[in-house]
Order: sequence, then structure tokens, then C-alpha cells
Amino acid sequence: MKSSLALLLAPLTAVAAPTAGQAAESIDELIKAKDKLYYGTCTDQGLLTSGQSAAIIQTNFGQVTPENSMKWDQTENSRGQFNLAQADYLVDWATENNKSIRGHTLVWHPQLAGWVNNIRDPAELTTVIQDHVTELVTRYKGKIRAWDVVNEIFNEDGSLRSSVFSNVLGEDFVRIAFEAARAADPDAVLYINDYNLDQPNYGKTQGMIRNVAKWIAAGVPIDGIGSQGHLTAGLASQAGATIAALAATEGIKEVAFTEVDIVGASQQDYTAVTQACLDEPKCVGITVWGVRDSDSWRAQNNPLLFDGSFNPKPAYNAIVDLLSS
Ligand code: 9MR
Repeated sequence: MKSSLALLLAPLTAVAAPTAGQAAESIDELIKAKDKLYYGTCTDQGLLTSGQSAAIIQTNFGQVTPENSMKWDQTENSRGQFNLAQADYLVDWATENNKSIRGHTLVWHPQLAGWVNNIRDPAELTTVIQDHVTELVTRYKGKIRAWDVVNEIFNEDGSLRSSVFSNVLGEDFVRIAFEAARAADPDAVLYINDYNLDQPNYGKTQGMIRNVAKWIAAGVPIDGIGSQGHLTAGLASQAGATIAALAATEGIKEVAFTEVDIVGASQQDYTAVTQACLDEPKCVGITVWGVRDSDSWRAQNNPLLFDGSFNPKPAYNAIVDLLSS
């Protein structure tokens, strides 16, 4: 006969069976067993309050990135007027559900508030960057593990992209942003994030490595390089060589795949990205850019791990198999 204590505890300790849509095995738990920090995804309030996204993330993922709610046009569309309701929702949900958070993103040329684009005075833009970064990073201090401090700042050839930031401040905007983030939360891991870092000898990959090493040597507090991983079919074959090259950047502490989606979502491509992270000691984890195909920014390419009905796809199960071996 069970003791009354066991009877009392039974409902609390029982593991809930996955509901429709959730996969039986968590790729997050499996990758943690391989000494990585997380397998994550992006989301936001609208997705978390409809469909099966929240249930799937609760069961199958361990990290979230706000897909849009922390971008400049959403958070500070008028100077000094911060609107953080949606960002707060994401952070509160993640904290309650014990999910790690990557903040995304502080300085980025699109989705930028129009008033910032009109600034021409270097001193004014410096203050504006510092105020924006300080407000967001301070608000979520201790809750956000890692921040994409600057996003997509390079051209395809590895030179600095033209934007209001580079046009007014030159490359010094990178130092200004990272120093403000470090001051606001000394424990947050500070990232530079970009796309098309998918081939080791590509111009942008080499430009990232060269510039980040130079900036770190000059004292800019950059901790990590994020490789977004918006891939075409087959390109994942170079993910291992590329993440290793990025991780070898002088002074860099960690790397991550931050926005993975892959045209066609073949099993081979997803397992190649997963294996690339497993093989690189500095790779802390993988974030896919959305839960189900129909919510993806490239929905027509069916690039994610769950189909439009929230069912796990063959690529999800292939990752489970890889991480279980
Ligand atoms: O997935 C995001 C989409 O919903 C937005 O409309 C778009 C513009 O803000 O941004 C998408 O996410 C981008 C990410 O923030 C940065 N890297 C490229 C991603 C895909 O465009």
C-alpha cells in the first residue's frame, strides 16, 4: 500500500504526456546531456498566446529569442518613450517557464525608429545609442543570458555596412554599444550577430573574424559571435568548418547558431548544424527561427522543425536520433 505521503506527491511528480503537437523527446534535454546550454527557438506574445507554440516550447525547447518585440521600432519608436509591454511578456513567460533568453537586438539598421535615422550629429547619436542600450539591458538585468548587441553590420565582402550608425560614427558605434551593454549588465554575454556566415572562406565570415579580433584587442567587450544560419539546402555541410573558424577568432569566448531555418528542412541539413555545434567546444547552443513552418518569415520554404499543424517533422526526429546516440 502506498504511504499517504506518496499518494500526496503522486500528482505532482507525474510527468504529463505530450499533447498533440509536442514531440515525445526534447531536443533541449538531449543537447543539454551533451554539455550544451540549450536548443531554442524564437517567439513573442502573439505566438505564445495562440496555437501550440507555448506547449511545444515548454516541452521541447530550452531557450527563447524575442522574434520582434525588442527591436528599436517596437521599443523606442519615439525618443525616450519606451514601450516594453511585449518584451516584458516574453521575458516573464520565459522566466516562469525556466527558459534561457537571448535578447535581440539592440543596434540594427532595419526596424529602426525613423527619428534615429535622421540624426547627423555624432555626439547626439552616441547618447541615443547609450540611452537605448542602457534602458533595455538594465530592465532585464540578470534575466537575459546573452544579448545581440549589434546585428548585421557587415557587407557581404566583410566591410562595414552603410547605416546611420556607421555613417555618423564610423566603426566607433560598435564600441559605444558594447560598452553601454557591459556597463548595464556586466554578467550578460555580449554578441555580434550576422547572416551568411556559412562558409569559412567567404568575405563576410573573414571580415567578421578580422574585425572582431581587432575590436577585442582594442578592449571592446565582445564575448560571442552569433551565426544566424538562414540556410539554403545543402549549405549546412559547411556549418562545422565555419563555426570552428568563427570560434577561433582571437579573444572570442563563445559562439552560437542564433536563427536557424533551412530551405526544405532536410534531416541531413539539420543534423549537420546540430553536429557542428556538438563538435565545437565554444558553441553553446542552437536557436531555430520559429516553431512551425507557417509562422516562419520564409514560410514558403518549410524551413522549420514543426509543420503547420504543429507536428514534429522528420528533421526534428533526426536531431533526436543524433543527440540520443
Ligand atoms: O522573423 C522576423 C520577422 O517577423 C520580421 O518581420 C523581420 C523584420 O523585423 O525580422 C525577422 O527576423 C530577422 C531577425 O530579426 C534578424 N535576422 C534576419 C531575420 C529574418 O529576416
